[in-house]
Amino acid sequence: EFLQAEVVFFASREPKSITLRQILDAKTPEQAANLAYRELPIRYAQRILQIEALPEWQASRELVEVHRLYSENFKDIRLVELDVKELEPFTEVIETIKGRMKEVIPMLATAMRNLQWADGYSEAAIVQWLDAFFLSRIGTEMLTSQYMASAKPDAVALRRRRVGVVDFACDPVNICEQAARHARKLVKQHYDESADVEIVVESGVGGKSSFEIESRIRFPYVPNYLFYIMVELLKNSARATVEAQQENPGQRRPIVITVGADRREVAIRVWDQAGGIPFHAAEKVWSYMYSTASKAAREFDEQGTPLAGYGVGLPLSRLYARYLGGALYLQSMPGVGTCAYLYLKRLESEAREELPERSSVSSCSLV
Ligand code: W6P
Repeated sequence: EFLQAEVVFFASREPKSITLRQILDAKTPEQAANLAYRELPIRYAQRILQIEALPEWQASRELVEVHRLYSENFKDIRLVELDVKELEPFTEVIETIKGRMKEVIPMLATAMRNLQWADGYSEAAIVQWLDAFFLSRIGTEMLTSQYMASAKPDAVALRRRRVGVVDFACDPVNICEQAARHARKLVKQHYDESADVEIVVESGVGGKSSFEIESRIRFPYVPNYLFYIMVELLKNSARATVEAQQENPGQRRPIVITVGADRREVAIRVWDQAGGIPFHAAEKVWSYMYSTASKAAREFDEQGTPLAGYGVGLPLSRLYARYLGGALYLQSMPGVGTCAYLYLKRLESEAREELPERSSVSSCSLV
């Protein structure tokens, strides 16, 4: 019918990767609306086809539901008239879309977990499929958030330094300190009040150019992403550290966060001394189906205590890093500890959206 033909047509077009500079420049509701109106139908259409490319997707309740949500998004945005003099109808559509998208990530994670157990799909293929889908989800969320922020500036958005969800003078050391406080609170909640981890935040300012001896590192970025990534890394390091401390008390095991930067990059290293990740488990860290936590911690977590950090936390963190051109790596030192390296682009002209590979729309072999 009409809708399916439109979906196929829009899915065949190229989404445009936007830079942080373009996101910051789209300050007026008219500009943000134009960006969203051009990009969203293409991106939703490609996700619809990405689901349809899965054999037997209709047998999964969650996949059918996500397919329906994306189809409604597509239809709503195609049917609304974009009139820059009267944006209220467009605003309503974007608001509806934002409400619809809330459960997409847990639903897809569940769907793929079931698929894997049921049909023996390869884990690497599933990680790829979900990475593509969620990366796109981060981008469309950015577009709708920036539009809403420009259309309905609230108290937070009006605060200085902010354009929508972007802080153009984001202070990474400050965010690391906030994340460290939050992680220590989670440890006390999850274990008990006596459990504690030491977390040190240091920033490297030892360079020779004027850029590198500045007193505080600042760069345009989405503070929410950075906080999410740091809390996720620290949850993992902290849990492993507490467990190592319980096994072998008396040994000091501080977690050290180091923030460094030059003109073009910001880098953050999180170093724990909790014994490392066994080599055979290294790839599982990036899977959406496994936990690095013990079974007991996991069961505890399923009741709503947010320490175990298993499931989508680490793979999503890597996607947030990649979304604007960055990267996240983990290196284990067996028997000693684990080092996480986060790299972020510092220049708004170089911080460019990474988009899912085109093949994600058509490839259907998951084995
Ligand atoms: C560990 C296991 C882990 C996962 C992710 C990040 C840090 C760490 N440390 O021992």
